[in-house]
Amino acid sequence: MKVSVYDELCGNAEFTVDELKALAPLHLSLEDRVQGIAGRAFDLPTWYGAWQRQQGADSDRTPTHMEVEAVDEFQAKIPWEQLSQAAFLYEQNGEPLKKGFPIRLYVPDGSSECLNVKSVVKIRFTYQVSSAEATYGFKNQVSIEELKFKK
Ligand SMILES: Nc1nc2c(c(=O)[nH]1)N[C@H]1C(S)=C(S)[C@@H](COP(=O)(O)O)O[C@H]1N2
Ligand SMILES: [Mo]
Repeated sequence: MKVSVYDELCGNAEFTVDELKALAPLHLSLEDRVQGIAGRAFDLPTWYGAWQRQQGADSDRTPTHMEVEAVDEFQAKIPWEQLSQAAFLYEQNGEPLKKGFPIRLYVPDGSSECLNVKSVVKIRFTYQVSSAEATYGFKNQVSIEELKFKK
């Protein structure tokens, strides 16, 4: 399964989990950042820096948000300030993830545990003027009222 990564200024790329891992400068035991969650993870901010260097991008540029989307269309949009300790879990007990494959985001400094998105397959780095707060939920959510209305 491929993970697609998009940067508003640098464009698109597709990665396998092995390719994501190979680019990551900092690997860690997730327990060091998230109590009670064992497994191997790579640090997000330094991964982003490595990808930008590979693209020949301006090194001191930082996004305002990261948006992730999962296999089940669950998605989250997270301000960069909440991502300093963020990591992608890729392995537990020496094996690919059973829950959250291919990779799972953890945001230890995030405003909600709901931001720990499982089965991430799309990652977007955006640069926005307004500093929107963290949001999460399913794509194309339709309320009961709208369903009644559409019928
Ligand atoms: N792909 C995906 N990730 C998800 C969700 C989801 O529905 N789909 N739920 C989120 C919410 S609302 C919470 S509270 C946590 C729950 O994590 P857990 O299953 O490890 O307890 O996962 C988050 N990650
Ligand atoms: Mo949640």
